[in-house]
Amino acid sequence: MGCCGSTPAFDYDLYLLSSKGERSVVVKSEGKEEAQHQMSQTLTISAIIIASIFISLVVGQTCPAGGTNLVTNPSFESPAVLPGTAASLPLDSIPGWIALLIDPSSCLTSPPTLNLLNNYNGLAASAGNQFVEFDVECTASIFISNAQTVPDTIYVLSYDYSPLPGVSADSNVMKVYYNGIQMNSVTASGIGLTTTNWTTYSQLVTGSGPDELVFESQGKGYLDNVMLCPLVCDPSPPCQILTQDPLLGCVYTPSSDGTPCTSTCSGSVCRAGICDPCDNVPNGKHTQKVKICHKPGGDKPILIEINDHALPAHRAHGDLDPTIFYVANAAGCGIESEECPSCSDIPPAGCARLCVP
Ligand SMILES: [Ca+2]
Repeated sequence: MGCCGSTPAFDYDLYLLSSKGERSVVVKSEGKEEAQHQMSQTLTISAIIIASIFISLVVGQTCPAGGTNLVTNPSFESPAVLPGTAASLPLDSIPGWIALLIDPSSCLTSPPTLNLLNNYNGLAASAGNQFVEFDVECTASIFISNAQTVPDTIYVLSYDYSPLPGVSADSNVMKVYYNGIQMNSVTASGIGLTTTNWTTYSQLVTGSGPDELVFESQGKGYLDNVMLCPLVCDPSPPCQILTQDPLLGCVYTPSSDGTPCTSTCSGSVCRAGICDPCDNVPNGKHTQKVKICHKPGGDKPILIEINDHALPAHRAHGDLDPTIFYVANAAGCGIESEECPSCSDIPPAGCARLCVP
């Protein structure tokens, strides 16, 4: 066992033999038989399956919005099961996942197994070809994945769940835990279904690295396509509020006049589309210079340069931003934005007068 240097990987041969409802599972490693189990199954497998399996534990699948999915073997495509079949495997068969029973004592007479399906009996996967089945008694009802997240980074956790066809909603329930905290409890009815009916669930979690992700069945169901993807957003631009949404990603929406720009930009407000400089400048010092039309008492404003932190005070006593006086027009007035015309100025011929009394 083990073959590839620092890359954790192993290979083995898996045989599933069916005979009148009974299956034999023989697991071989490096050509030497390790275990043989006889078990009764309700599932029908009519084919002899001989699968030579190479398993890689490499993490690195790309997330839909970029970044790397931190879940190993997120779509349960390893180990490979022959198309159109279902396999009952030992609990440690799926790389990257720990499979457990809710009640091991219910399984004293038979080795516990997990069910891995590949488009079995017309049941389609939500991603790729394979998915796992939750069950009760001697088949796995808990699947655990550990992911190396970056502390304090926001991640989108998503997963696909389908009810078992023909089973009512109260027996199709799955709970989701992240670092021991219940994040969700999903359920769906399989009554009337003849195949899988997948629903994708998405929610935000905060990394603390390493993190434990647990899917625990309270009955039956199928799980596939588990993703834990970073959601890294650019800082919110002025006058916009950043919302991190599990479905939409980084969402920037304009803030209303007079409301705080962002939670990280305390004290700033947006007025007429212009954001007062934020207080979160480096070292707490305001170094940015801005221009404003200062009205010392007469009708003619004067363009002056001030520190950004003084802008709210200047506006409060009637000074005006240069840009609100002017717009260029089709006549090509060549209006400069950084001027301060008063209403008594005569605009050039063909140009609209723009001023604030
Ligand atoms: Ca899959």
